[in-house]
Amino acid sequence: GPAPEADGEARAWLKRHEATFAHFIAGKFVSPASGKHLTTIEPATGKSLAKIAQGVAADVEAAVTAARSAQAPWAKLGGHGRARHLYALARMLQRHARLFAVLEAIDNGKPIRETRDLDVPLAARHFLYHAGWAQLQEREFADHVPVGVIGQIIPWNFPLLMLAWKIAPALAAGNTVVLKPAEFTSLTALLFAELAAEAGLPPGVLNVVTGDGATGALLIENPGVDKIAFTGSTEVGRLIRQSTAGSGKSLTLELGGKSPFIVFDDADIDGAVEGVVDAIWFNQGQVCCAGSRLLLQEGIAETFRKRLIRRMETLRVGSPLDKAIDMGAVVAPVQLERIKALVETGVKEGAEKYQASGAIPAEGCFYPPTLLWNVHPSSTVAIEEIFGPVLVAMTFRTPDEAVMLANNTRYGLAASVWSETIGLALDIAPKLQAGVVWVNATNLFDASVGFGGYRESGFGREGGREGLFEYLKPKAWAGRKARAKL
Ligand code: TXE
Repeated sequence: GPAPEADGEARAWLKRHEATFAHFIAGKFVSPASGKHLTTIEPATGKSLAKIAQGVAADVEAAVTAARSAQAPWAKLGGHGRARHLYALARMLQRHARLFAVLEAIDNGKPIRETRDLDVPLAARHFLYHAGWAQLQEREFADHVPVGVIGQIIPWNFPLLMLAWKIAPALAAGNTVVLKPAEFTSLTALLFAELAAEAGLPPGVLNVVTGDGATGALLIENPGVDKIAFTGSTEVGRLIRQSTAGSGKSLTLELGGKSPFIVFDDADIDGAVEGVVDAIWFNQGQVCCAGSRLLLQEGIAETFRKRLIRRMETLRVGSPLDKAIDMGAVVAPVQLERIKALVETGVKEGAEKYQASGAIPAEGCFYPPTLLWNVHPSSTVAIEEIFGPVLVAMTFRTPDEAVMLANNTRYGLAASVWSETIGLALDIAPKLQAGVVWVNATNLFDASVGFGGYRESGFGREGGREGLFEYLKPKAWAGRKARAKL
């Protein structure tokens, strides 16, 4: 196979910082007030990788203060002024694409092929798209004002891409940001902040405070924050909703999912099998909109099972820096244990388990592609988000039954429908309670299309016009003519 991607530049960056990181506040690295650090591991080896600062109240306060004093000048720059900076951030990502791709693969465990071809280019695309919006300020949102200082908390499954989804619209609209990356994967956010400052982003416009959930909670409670944007677990989303109630802070939440992947008897089976591979084994299944519930019409269920298992056998699990692998490591031992426990529960509850027989590395957080067959719709694995490379499958007879099964969830992020009868697909799609429905496709994203959930998958959208307006407040102006002194 091809040689592994060279990781020299990323390792050199880590070494330059002695693998110990401070917060990034007001344009520079600032040592944590507590002096305390958390150790992060490299998922593919299980060995320690870096130390990140554990943010305490004083760090959060310093970052919010920096964001506050930067906000008025940033808004005053105007749409064209801010667009210049957003274009510069996109170019910065493109120029350092390799470094970002390798560092993300090392820190998160995801395949270099994905970071190189998806995470980094899509992040750059997000800045380009929002630079366009900033330039339209006078035309399109002159009757709106920025929300102010935004606290953003992001998860570990797409560390750099979620950073882009969060900060690009916020900055385009004239806000400033305090970002709290996930404790497992803070490195690309720190690299981004460092290089953004070098690219001329004014100090205080983007601040990064690292730490665990306790640091996130401090950001949420800080009275200087005007809005919270969160992506993560439904449980923490619920806590945030409670703790911001009555505070005057606005809130958007992008939470979990258990998205249905529905295949009808007349579907292109090989196409749908490839779709499943993308839906559940992309990013080791750690995707909020992963097609994690396979609903098969009875007539093709057996054929589909056989072809899917044959395809699973060809998936290669290995080092994230190996360009030939299909799946890397899951993010952390705690997530690996969670996945294992849920699969055991699934088997106890009566599912048949299939796992690819290919070797997986002995060290590190690896888990094989897994199919749980004959899963009962009310069993734990059919209901709970597994957030790993585990697909659960069940069958249905009629289109109505497919819709009922698909909607039998507290979530509503995405859905995928496979049929060669366009009339059937178009009849089903509107009945599915999900923020996005893909037809004969899965995992299609674009910066210009708002992404977000229904029901317990959260509210608010990221991307598109609707995503931009999450970061703006309408402002009506009215008055009488001033009496001029003649
Ligand atoms: O998520 P958390 P975890 C789901 C997925 C996964 C499970 C657990 O099912 O298996 O959640 O993952 C910060 N106040 N998703 O525990 O805790 C935290 O530091 C403020 C789905 O890692 O929600 C991190 O930055 N912030 C999901 C971020 O929240 C808090 C992506 C997400 O971590 C906090 C991630 C608190 N009280 C997990 N507690 C998706 N929808 O994409 C934690 N955080």
